[in-house]
Amino acid sequence: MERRILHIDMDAFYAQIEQRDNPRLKGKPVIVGGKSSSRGVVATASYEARKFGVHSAMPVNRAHQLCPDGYYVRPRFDVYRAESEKIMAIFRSYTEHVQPVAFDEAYLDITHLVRRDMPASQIAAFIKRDILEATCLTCSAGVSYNKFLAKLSSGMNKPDGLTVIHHGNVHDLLMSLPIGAFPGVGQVTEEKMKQDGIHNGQDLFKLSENELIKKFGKRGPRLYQYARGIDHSVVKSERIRKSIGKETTFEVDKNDDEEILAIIRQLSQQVSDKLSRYDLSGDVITVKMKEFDFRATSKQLKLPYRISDATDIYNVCYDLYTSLKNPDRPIRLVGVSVGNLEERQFMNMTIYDFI
Ligand code: TTP
Ligand code: MG
Repeated sequence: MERRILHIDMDAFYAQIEQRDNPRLKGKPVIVGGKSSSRGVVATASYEARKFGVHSAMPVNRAHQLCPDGYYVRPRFDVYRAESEKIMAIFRSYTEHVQPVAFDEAYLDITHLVRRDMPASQIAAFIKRDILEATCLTCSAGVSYNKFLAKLSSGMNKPDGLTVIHHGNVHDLLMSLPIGAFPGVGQVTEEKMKQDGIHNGQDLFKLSENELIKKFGKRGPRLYQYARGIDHSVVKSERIRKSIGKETTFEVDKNDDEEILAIIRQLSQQVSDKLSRYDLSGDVITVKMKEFDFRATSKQLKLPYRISDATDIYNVCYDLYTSLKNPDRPIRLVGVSVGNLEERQFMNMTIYDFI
């Protein structure tokens, strides 16, 4: 079944909290950041302040020039953190498949909650309602069939938006999307692309996968997919996986090294595919076997660096297998795993603190 993914992002998060807690600030240009005398930068600006051109990461001095009558407020990180926890708890009351990406932002996989009489957009509306009731804050929700499109849609109708990208509108949307709005296209790449005549999704769409690989290397295949609205990455909930492994049990016991190594190569590829879907890499590689009489053996190597590439995994497994395999004892099962995985730490991250 096609997935249903939500991306929810609070509107002008810190500034909205300040406006909520101080009614004098309602409807006013509010800038959360350091004092103008310090070398602080703007953490965020209310939508009223954004009209003056003020935005996150701008030096506060510059904000003062653009918006001299703005209300400049020192951040209260404890309050923001407490609101964030309430919001994340609401997400988790719907599904365990929650991937926070910042204090005010998360992906939810709600595929299993959707029914004929309960479309994903309705669930998104319920979550927006719950957040508003619990915190008096608005957010914007994006609904689609993958993470890339869900994130894109949540940003389309801020503030208090609820936007759905579906198969009927995805193509037009992507074709007119400025190239800088595609994930992974930072300022440097954006400039390079524009010099190459790639200004929007349509220009990207015209390029073949090979041309994109030639121009942008490893990022080529992803760009090719994004231009087509494809994104297979999964919503990673915080339960950190200890290892990712694949194994095969043979129909007939095997003793031929070449044959077994070919299988190990396939398993390495499968493990690598899964690692990259979760954006993980690990430094403990294990090969395990079960011999014909069910005796289990395994051998592990801890590398000084993390790997996720199929060939890298296979090369380590090759050595492990050769030192582990007893030529006189056929095996009935072989498995490959990569452990001690590293994943982005979501909830423990430090809040943006430029001040
Ligand atoms: P964002 O979601 O990027 O911004 P926002 O919620 O303020 O506004 P929007 O409606 O466009 O989503 O970031 C969330 C909070 O993180 C933001 O309120 C303040 C903080 N932050 C910083 O401190 N510095 C930064 O550079 C950014 C981008 C955010
Ligand atoms: Mg936000």
